[in-house]
Order: sequence, then structure tokens, then C-alpha cells
Amino acid sequence: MSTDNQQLDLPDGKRRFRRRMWLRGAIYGGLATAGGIGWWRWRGGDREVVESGRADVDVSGFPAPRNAEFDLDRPPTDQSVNARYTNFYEFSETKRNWAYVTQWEQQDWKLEVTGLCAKPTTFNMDDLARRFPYEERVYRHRCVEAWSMVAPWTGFPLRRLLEFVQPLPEARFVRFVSFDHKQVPGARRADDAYPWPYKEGLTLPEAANELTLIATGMYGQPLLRQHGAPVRLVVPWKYGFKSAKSLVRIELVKSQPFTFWSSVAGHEYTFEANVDPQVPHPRWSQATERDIETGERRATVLYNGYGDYVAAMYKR
Ligand SMILES: Nc1nc2c(c(=O)[nH]1)N[C@H]1C(S)=C(S)[C@@H](COP(=O)(O)O)O[C@H]1N2
Ligand SMILES: [Mo]
Repeated sequence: MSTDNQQLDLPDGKRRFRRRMWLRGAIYGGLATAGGIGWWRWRGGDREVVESGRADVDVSGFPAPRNAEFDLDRPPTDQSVNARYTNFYEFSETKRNWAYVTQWEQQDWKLEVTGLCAKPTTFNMDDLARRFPYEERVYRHRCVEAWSMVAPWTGFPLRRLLEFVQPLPEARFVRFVSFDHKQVPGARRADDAYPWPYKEGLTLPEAANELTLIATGMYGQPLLRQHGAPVRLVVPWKYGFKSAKSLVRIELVKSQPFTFWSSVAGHEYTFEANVDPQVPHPRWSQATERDIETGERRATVLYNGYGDYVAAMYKR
């Protein structure tokens, strides 16, 4: 006897019940598939996220030799995990900035170094690569939001750039200014409550510290746009917000500059902002951090583990 005949023999009620169950299954199955496809597109494929972040600029200086002095006891965070989890408030208050940066044209990028120095200079990306040989360094990165990752940066110590422009004796601080996002398609409205452009600052000794990098790349390639292409700051012993992205200006100044997050919420984000597990954020503890790839929690370390390089600058 065939299955069809079996079904035909069923009493009417049972047949209707089976059809209803089949329909229900089809509807839920369809919804689940649509939801899955939607989720997949919302999340972006691994390659899509990395490729969509690539700036359409020719950046020289790659690949750069690895400086093994900074190798860590844990591997770098996976590139696509990192690429889909960024802070970039010019684009959004989410971590999905990879989806918003795709129309950002970055040709003819210029970095102006100015203020209290003997040789103010404006560099294009080729000038930087030519004057300041790049190296690769693997650094820990700790965000004030209590997540962390490990990034292999390509770049050069900011100190080299300072030596080049020759700070004057009155220069005591360095001010960093990010790009103006008003004209960038995909960026958020510039007329919101934030004091744009994004800006940060360091004392001159902090800026001249061996660890402080001007980065032009990550994972052996030019920076992805969501990571602050084509050129950004990296200050690994401070909370991530100090590492301003997509810089257009570096200025040597006399007094402590006004900075973005300190001006938004000064009691939460201080100028110094050294990683310190003992000083809680007013709204959460800084004692531990979550690895963005593994989800593992680990203890946060004073100066993000870079005390040997930086502790002498601070009296505690
Ligand atoms: N211009 C600019 N720079 C910025 C930010 C930003 O929103 N805009 N976010 C900061 C914060 S809070 C962190 S944690 C790091 C994140 O760098 P990443 O997204 O490449 O990991 O960039 C910092 N630099
Ligand atoms: Mo951050």
C-alpha cells in the first residue's frame, strides 16, 4: 500500500490536522530561513567585512618587519572578528561601523604637523612611508568599556615624527585631531550633541614614549577604514579612546588640550586615562576585561601590562 493511499484512508479530522501541521512547519521553516539570511547579511561575511573596509588608497611601506620586542604570550585577535567590532562615533554608536564606512573616499589624505615646533610639515601617506620606516608591533588593546583584543599594528614611533618637526621648548602637550566627517557619505549627522571633530591629547613625554605609535596598518595591510584609515594614533597603556583614528592634524601646544570624551563626560573619561584595574569607571568595574574573540574574562593589568615602559612617567 502506498503512503498516498494511507493518507486518503485517514479520517477527515486527522487529515486536516496533518495539513495544518505541515503548513505550520513550512511557515516557521520559512521564517527561520529568512531570519537566518537576514542575520547573516546584517552580520556580514568574514571576507565581506574585511574587504568592505579596505580604503581605495595606495599606501606604501608594506609589509613591514616585525619588531619581536613586543610579541605577546597570546595570538592576535582574528582579523574579521576585530574588523566587525570597532568604536567609531563619526559613523555610529554601534560596533558595526564596517557597514557604514564603505563610501568613504580617502585619496590625497594629508597629515599636518604644526604648532610649537621648528619645522611644521604636512605629510601625505607616501611622505610618511618614505621618512619613517614602518615596523610591525603586536600590542594589547583595552577599551574603557571593559573589552580587549590583541592587534598587530604597522607604523612607527610618534617620537620619530616629533624629532623631525623639532618641538620648541614651550611645547608641553600634543594635540591630535581626527578628520571632519560632515562630508563623508554614511557618517552620522554632524550637528548632533558631540564636540566634533574627535580630538585627543598626550603630554609631550607620553607622546615621545617608545610605545606611542602612529599606525598606518594592521594585520600586515593598510588600515581598514573602520579601524581609522589611513593613519591613527596607538597608545597601548591607555584606554582605547585615547588612540584617535583617521588623523588630519597633530599640534604641539603649551597647555593641556580639550579632548573629546573628557568634554562629553569628564568624570568618566579623564585626560590621563591610564589603564588601571583599581580605578573603576563610575558605572562599572575595570578589574576585568572580556576578550572580543573568545569571550574569556581576564584580569586587567595596570598600564595594560606596559609598566616597564611607562610607570616612570607617573607618580603613584
Ligand atoms: N576618531 C575616532 N577615534 C577613535 C574613536 C572614535 O569614535 N573616533 N573611538 C576610540 C575608542 S573608544 C576605541 S576603543 C578605539 C577603537 O579602535 P578599534 O575600533 O580600531 O579597535 O578607537 C578610538 N579612536
Ligand atoms: Mo574605547
